[in-house]
Amino acid sequence: MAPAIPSVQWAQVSPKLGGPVEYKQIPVPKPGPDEILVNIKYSGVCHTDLHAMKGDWPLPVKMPLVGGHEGAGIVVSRGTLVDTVALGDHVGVKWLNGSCLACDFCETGDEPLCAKAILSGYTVDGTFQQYCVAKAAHVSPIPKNVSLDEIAPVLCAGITVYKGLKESGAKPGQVVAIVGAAGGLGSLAMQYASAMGLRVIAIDGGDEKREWCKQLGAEHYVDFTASKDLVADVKAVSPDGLGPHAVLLVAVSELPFQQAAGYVRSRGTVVAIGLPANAYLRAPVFDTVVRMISIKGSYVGSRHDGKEAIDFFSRGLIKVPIKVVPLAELGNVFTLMEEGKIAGRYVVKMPE
Ligand code: 8ID
Ligand code: ZN
Ligand code: ZN
Repeated sequence: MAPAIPSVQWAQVSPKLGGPVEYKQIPVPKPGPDEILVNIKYSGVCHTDLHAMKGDWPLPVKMPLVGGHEGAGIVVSRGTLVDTVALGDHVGVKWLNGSCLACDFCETGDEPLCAKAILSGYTVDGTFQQYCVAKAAHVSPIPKNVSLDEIAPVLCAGITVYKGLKESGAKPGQVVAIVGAAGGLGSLAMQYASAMGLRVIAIDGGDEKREWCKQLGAEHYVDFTASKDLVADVKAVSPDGLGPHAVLLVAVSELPFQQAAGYVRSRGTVVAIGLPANAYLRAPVFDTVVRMISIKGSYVGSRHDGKEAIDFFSRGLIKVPIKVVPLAELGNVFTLMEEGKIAGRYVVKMPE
């Protein structure tokens, strides 16, 4: 028999913009007709959760807020209209909690662009709680042989970088520079890139992160804290000196967004993914034109991208060590993240 669903649960709540988060008991929410209730076991901690708590972006955020959008867990109840997900199924709750399913974007597999999208841990409560509500149509199925702690970071970071690599148009054998490579998204990006047959130049700061990037498959590492001419240094390590075919920007500072057009190869593509507050992209018009550079944004992924990204993981192609801590310690993770001290991803474990 399925365990009874309690009426209260442990959660991390941001009471107001700016934080800090409070670890406390709150009521267990009830799913609507097209929703399910997921007993979250693990949730990854994305830098987006920190942006949400701080109110960094020009997009209103719910307060008080239960953040989190890399939630892996088990379905424990479902609304009257739900027949695509069964009790006991393992599912992932992602940033895109729901969308209208009827607009042009939803119809064409671009549901993150839906004007009616609702966002886990941002416009609706997310996965830093033991029981989370999600739209049944949008949760990602997780095969039962996949461990719920290791898959958690794939649910945002993995899907997002996998989508970004596809958007870059880079082909097997070509070179991609990953900027912010040692972070949560960057670490997964190095692994997805390798699995997709791409060669990786990692860009991040410090020797600890150098080691980390080398272990995760980077052929070259450029230390932005030590480089005197980043553009020249990145070109110098690209195989023929002409620069990487694609650049994935997953850093959380503005400067790299203003440097990338300088070292991307002619005909290459710069993909902006990181979302530093109040930042602008910059590129000289002349070079962009005569070197035929493409500059584009990439935002999470569709349900289908999610399935593909999880499939790469289930086949054993993606191995990024995670650091697991109890949900109660989320505040410490945010502090380390703010200080840029995290290599890879922290995952919070829900209390039993
Ligand atoms: O759909 C999307 N576009 C999407 C999805 C998920 C996350 C966007 N994001 C955004 C987050 O909101 C955040 O702004 O991607 C960004 C990266 O998230 P993350 O990977 O979770 O952050 P992190 O783990 O803190 O890693 C950031 C890394 O950037 C490095 C840091 O050292 C760190 O390793 N970095 C910085 I800050 N400045 C750098 C620089 N100038 C840099 N690396 C290279 N050059
Ligand atoms: Zn995220
Ligand atoms: Zn829609």
